[in-house]
Amino acid sequence: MLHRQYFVEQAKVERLVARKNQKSDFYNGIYDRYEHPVLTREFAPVHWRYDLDEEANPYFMERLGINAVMNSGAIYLDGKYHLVVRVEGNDRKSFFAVAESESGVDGFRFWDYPVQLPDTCQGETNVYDMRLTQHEDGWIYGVFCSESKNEESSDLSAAVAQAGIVRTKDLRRWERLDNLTTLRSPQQRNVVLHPEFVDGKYAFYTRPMDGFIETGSGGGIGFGLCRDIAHGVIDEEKIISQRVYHTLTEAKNGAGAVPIRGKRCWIHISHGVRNTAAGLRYVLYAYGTDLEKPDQVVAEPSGVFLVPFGHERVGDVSNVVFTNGAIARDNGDVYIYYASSDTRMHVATTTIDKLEDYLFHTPKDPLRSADCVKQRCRMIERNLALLEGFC
Ligand code: M1P
Repeated sequence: MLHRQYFVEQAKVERLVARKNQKSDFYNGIYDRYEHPVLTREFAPVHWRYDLDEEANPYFMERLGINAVMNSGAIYLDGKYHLVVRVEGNDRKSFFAVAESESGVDGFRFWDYPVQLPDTCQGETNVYDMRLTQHEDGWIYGVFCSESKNEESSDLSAAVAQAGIVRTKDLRRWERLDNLTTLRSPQQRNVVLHPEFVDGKYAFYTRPMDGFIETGSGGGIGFGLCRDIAHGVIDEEKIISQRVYHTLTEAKNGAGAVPIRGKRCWIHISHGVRNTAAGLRYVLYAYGTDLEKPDQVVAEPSGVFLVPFGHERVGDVSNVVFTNGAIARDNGDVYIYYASSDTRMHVATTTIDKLEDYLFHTPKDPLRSADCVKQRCRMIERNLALLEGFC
């Protein structure tokens, strides 16, 4: 016999999965936002959280709760939108789980079991934020943060972040490869594999860091090549998207979704972090790199691309939006999956044409108030002349 509360809880999950998601009335011409998140912790299957055996669990208590679902890799596979979600248990440990949907904006349902990665990395305590790359070599790679305790430090919370690598063909069977070694950077997080070979090698976007939280001397988002992905070693990391004083990347930045091949450039949607009296604020920004030489920036629009709005601003780590997955369909439609406040997942939809228009026609940041106001006044002047012609 199943406890009657099981059916109540299961019905709640089914209602969420069946809920239609409409575009919200938000407008900026760049992308559409949606009324509801695409995934929250309430979407987690009841059988992940409760022991359904009435004898073992007479009060039908939640035994292994889920705290958050966030930071998901994304891929379109076998006619469906798949997210490899970072699921955080009540025990603070994250794991990966696949959720799939027919529409990409609603109806996401978790598979029965979470992903069970090969446990080959001694000391690894936590795994999170997988980027999924459909590589031209035929494999789907997952690059994620592999976190271990820093045994060399007397500080209990000191940790070491490395880039773990797995590969699969179907999101079900996963092969673990060596963690990526970056010879000149002691720590790495937010590492992304480029989908194509560059100069015959595997190309990674990196984020050199001196410590676990602070990037320190790491100047921004790096780019490096390696020959053998099974035993990946990167010697040189060239900084391609720099942290800049008094911009949204001042404190740090990091590669986000796997770059999308556009008509004019590779489209990158990354995160930038600045410090405020209320703590760190994470926003998304975008830039474009050359189609032949993806380490060369060709479009760098000013300012934020997407920021936390309304209820998105509040959660476990408030004032954060973060992306590590986007899907570009063959017809040019783009689905950008982003998490808000390390708590839940959302989608924003747009097209490659709109993203490239945004990248190439949004003016660059002049970096000083005086020049920014001049830049704005030039547009106002043109607009007022245009409006005058209408009256
Ligand atoms: O809490 C916000 C984000 O913090 C980290 O990002 P970064 O390495 O750029 O500071 C990540 O741990 C990410 O998971 C998290 O969402």
